Amino acid sequence: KSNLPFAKRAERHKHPLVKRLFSLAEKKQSNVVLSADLTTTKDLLNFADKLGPHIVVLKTHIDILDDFSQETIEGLTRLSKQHDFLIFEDRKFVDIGNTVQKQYKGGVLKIHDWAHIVNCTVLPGPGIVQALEQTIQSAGVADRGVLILAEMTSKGSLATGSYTKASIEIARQYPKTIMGWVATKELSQLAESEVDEEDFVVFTTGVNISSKGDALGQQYQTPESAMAGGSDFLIAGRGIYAASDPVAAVKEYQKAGWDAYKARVG
Ligand code: UP6
Repeated sequence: KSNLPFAKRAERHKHPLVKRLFSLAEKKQSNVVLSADLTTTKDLLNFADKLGPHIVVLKTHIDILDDFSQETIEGLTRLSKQHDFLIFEDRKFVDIGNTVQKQYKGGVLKIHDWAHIVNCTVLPGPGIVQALEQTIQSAGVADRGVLILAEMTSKGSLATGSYTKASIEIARQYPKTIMGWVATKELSQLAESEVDEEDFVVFTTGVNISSKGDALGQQYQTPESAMAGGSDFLIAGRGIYAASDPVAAVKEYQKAGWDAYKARVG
């Protein structure tokens, strides 16, 4: 896990989007990613507007919206600029490269157009990252990046062991595109690195202050345990948007995450 302050990591990093992410975190004093799993454009944009000042990234599942339209994307893009947060479409791509390129760039959703960050699994092998990298490079937009889904928080997850290790190894093959991974903890140590300096960002889902899990196998940890395990950014959904006072809740997650970050970097 990195004990360097985000500002230092921003300075040293070669990936333009990672630089921006670290700088944003430092500026907003937040390492909270809101998992905005709302199902109408109105709710999604309302939460993005109210909670936007306290988060660094807004994570979407754009395919769960009942009323997806161009307005959804225009609204998200406007709020991302207004409140200065990045957009992460939690698409979890998992297919052959040729298909994934079409899913990323085209279709109704045109994810590459508006999402700064997307994620993928390495179940299909390294070709999936190669495909996403090709799409990003040929579009010539600098602020795009990919996270590898290296672990999952659901009970009985098979994203463990050699799958997780391969995630780290594949991440290292694509430093221009891969920002880091989604995992419950820091994982760099799982595989030997050939470079002296690397700095992959760890995003952690399944963060909740008041619950241990749900009825469908979700398993939570607290902001403190995630940060102690080497996480950099905390992804929280229902813990924030389903709270009786979501603004108070996001501030609580922001403080818990930032205090734990401060304690780590000293
Ligand atoms: N997510 C997980 N676990 C994973 C990967 N992704 O929970 O291993 C995603 C879910 C959801 C969010 O798809 O969008 O993170 C968690 O939401 P919650 O905080 O409301 O449980």
